[in-house]
Amino acid sequence: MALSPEALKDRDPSLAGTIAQTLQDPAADRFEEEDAVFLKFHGIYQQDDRDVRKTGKHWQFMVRTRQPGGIVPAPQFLAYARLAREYGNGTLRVTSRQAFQFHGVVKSGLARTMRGIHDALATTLAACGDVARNVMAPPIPAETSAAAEVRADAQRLSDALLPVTRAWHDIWVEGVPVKLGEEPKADPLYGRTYLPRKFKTAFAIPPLNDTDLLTNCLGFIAVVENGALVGYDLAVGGGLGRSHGNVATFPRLADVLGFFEREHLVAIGQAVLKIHRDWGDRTNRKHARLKYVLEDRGADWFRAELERLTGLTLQPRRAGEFTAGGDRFGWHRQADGRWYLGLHVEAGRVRGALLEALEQIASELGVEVRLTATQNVLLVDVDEDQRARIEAILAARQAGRDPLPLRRSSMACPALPTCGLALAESERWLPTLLDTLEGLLREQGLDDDEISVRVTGCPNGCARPYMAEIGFVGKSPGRYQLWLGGDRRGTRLNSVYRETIKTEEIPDVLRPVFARYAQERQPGEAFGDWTHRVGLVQPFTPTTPVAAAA
Ligand code: SRM
Ligand code: SF4
Repeated sequence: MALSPEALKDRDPSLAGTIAQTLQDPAADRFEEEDAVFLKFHGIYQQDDRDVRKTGKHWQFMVRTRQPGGIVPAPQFLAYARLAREYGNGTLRVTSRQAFQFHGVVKSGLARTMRGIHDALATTLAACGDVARNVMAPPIPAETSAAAEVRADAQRLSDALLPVTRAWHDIWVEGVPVKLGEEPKADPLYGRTYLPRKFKTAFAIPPLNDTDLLTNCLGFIAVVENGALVGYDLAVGGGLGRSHGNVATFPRLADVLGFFEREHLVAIGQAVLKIHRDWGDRTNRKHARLKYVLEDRGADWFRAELERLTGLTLQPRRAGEFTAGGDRFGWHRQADGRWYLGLHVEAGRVRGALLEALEQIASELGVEVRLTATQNVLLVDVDEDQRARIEAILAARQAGRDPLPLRRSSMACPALPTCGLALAESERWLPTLLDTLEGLLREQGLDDDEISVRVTGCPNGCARPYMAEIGFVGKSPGRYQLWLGGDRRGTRLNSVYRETIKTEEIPDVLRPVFARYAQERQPGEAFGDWTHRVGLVQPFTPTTPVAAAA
């Protein structure tokens, strides 16, 4: 029997396992189960194509990059596009955490994909695993210099939270097994057994919550005064993952604990990570996220522990409120006079005409790509005289068209056929679902309504369905749990409206809801806000058992 992740980390804190040896074995099309655990820390998931399971397991790999703040310089984008074609399934998947994923890489192409990512000056180290994941930050080139400072802070913190193991470099760049004698026995920050579970970090600049900050373990809400970034309000203990039928697991929004000055960013970030490291539940991976430390011990305990570890005192909250979330589409002028363009990407899947157009734009004009937390892309720092060329390139390929409001604020996780945990379709079902919902909204004259719709193939919550105004959470093929009532500011969890709904029942269930909304809504009232005002759903709290809410 394979060892538990805790035992494996303890046995081999280098995280190397026998990956290098298996890599050199041309007869092996996959890695042993234990190495598959270590591979996650290298940003790699061992998967099999679930569409063809009847004919056996066809092993393939998902590779996830680390892109703090979603920044992808043009040469890096071009390298990724080439790698996706040569070794992957020809697509690049923008993730809900501003990173890229390659899907469908087979073992013989894995080393070359990884080497290519390294040569593009990027890494996949700690993109997955029980460590601090990709650090999110607002991708929009905003009106003040504070936005650039926040992005620089995100990069600085991301570097400070990286594990130091040489295994990634030795295996994927040098192509050698780890020199065990030289490897430290324990990571200076993480210790020997890393974290009990994944750890997620985001930054946001109010009033825009474009990173869904409160769903993160660690959040930094920028405090900008007179155009200058002075510090952050600290948010801790957000997280969404849950399991069907297990009321001890639930989505939870972060607690905002108070303000600290910018110079203490790394000390605070590392201290929060250490609290997770030392107090997270290592006996039960379903209870191991930082959110349960907050839930079980409370925000006051957490604040005291943080202040003890850092010697700092958190001050009263200073950040402004969040009043909006999501992305901006189309052309917008930057503070420096240049432009950025927001492009919708359906379910984050960059492929075909859009991939080709972005490649041409990156190679001809050197324009930087930014990934958003809602699976879209921005082209930033565009000069006035480049705009027409970009429009021509997109038009020639019929790519980058602005879709209807409902479509552009939708999200879906990959689910089938790649995700081993999927219970139902998600990304592949999204277009059909949106057609249905658009039809229902049209019946009520609500075509122009921007209602956020998010779908996942299981309750883990990868496309953050529990924050959506309408969330579908997969239960089994063709059956979903229906959640209603999130807001567009990312400050309210939604609640279960139907415990199970078959796809063909959606019109009958949602038609009367949309009809009521069309009749009863107040001017400018968003769908999610309306569901709460009229009592269609009750507020979700972490202690409300999900099953009882339906
Ligand atoms: Fe996720 C596991 C995809 C964001 C909660 N997630 C997985 C795996 C790796 C399945 C697995 O463990 O075998 C999925 C790979 C599918 C595939 O084929 O690509 C997967 N998660 C994704 C992505 C690609 C979804 C997307 O639509 O973009 C996102 C990658 C982000 C990144 O770049 O790092 C992704 N996952 C999220 C989010 C949203 C977020 O972080 O903002 C969540 C909910 C927030 C949270 O963490 O609480 C999320 N993923 C999970 C969980 C449940 C964790 C929990 O606490 O219970 C799992 C399962 C697990 O860890 O055991 C999971
Ligand atoms: Fe897979 Fe579930 Fe995450 Fe979707 S939500 S990618 S089905 S783990």
